[in-house]
Amino acid sequence: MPTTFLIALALLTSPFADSVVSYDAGIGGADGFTDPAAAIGEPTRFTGEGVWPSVVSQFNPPFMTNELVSIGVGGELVLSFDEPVFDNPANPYGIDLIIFGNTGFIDESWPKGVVDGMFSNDGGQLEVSADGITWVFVEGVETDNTWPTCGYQDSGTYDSVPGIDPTNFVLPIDPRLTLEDVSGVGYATLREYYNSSGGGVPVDLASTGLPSISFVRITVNVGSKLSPEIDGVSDVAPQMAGDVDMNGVVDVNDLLVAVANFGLMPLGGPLADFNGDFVIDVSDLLTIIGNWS
Ligand SMILES: [Ca+2]
Ligand SMILES: [Ca+2]
Ligand SMILES: [Ca+2]
Ligand SMILES: [Ca+2]
Repeated sequence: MPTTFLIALALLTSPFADSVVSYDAGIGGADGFTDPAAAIGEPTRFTGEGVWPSVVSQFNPPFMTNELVSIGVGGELVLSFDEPVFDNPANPYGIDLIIFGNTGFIDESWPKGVVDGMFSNDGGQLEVSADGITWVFVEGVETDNTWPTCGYQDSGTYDSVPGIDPTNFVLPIDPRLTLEDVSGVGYATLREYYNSSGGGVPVDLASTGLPSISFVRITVNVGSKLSPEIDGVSDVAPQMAGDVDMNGVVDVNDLLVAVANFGLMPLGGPLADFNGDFVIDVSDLLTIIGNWS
């Protein structure tokens, strides 16, 4: 396909789940959060309009009934994408799908934003499917968990007006990052770990054996005591080979960043590892040089 056509297609298509296939609220979910369409489209950047307007940050999750859908015990939510989501090694960290919930960090130093554990991390299990008929369980994923959503790169923790610089909802958090890494950490450092990502639960489809999926099913075990809330699901955008700073051009800036970070890739990037070994070395430099714009 000609490049111009592909670019036009990319502009027209949404990277977020497009349709609700089915929804069963289950038992004991959050009151009023029963509109499954709340999980369609872009996750929430700004919440609380008319109540307590505030940016969505790691310390201030979305909380409106039109933003989230709750899944109670025994319930399930099935969403579909218009275009398939690929298990693509060219995606940052090999992550393919991101699930956004309403998890937040407890602020031990309100309103400065210092991480002291989590709240609203309510679990939920994930299955995926290529055809909506045959489902594959995704091991090790809790759908409403780390990492809390952040809507803007230039906002404070609880700003009452939207930021100017939105985060990237199709860039996952570094899957090596743990809750322990951010415990006691302040907002500025947290931002560095997030890079420009908007957070969410990172999912690698590799373990499913499916080359691509078009359907996502989130379920809550009958034995569960928690009800997850879902804000949205996104399809991760692939990284262009050699483009460390992801500005669409491979040039000397990408090379300099890679050289300056030679060795084990720092948590959160820069994204200068192009063969998925989390080490920035000569092979990655060659990828940069070999893809020079
Ligand atoms: Ca993958
Ligand atoms: Ca939403
Ligand atoms: Ca670049
Ligand atoms: Ca590498």
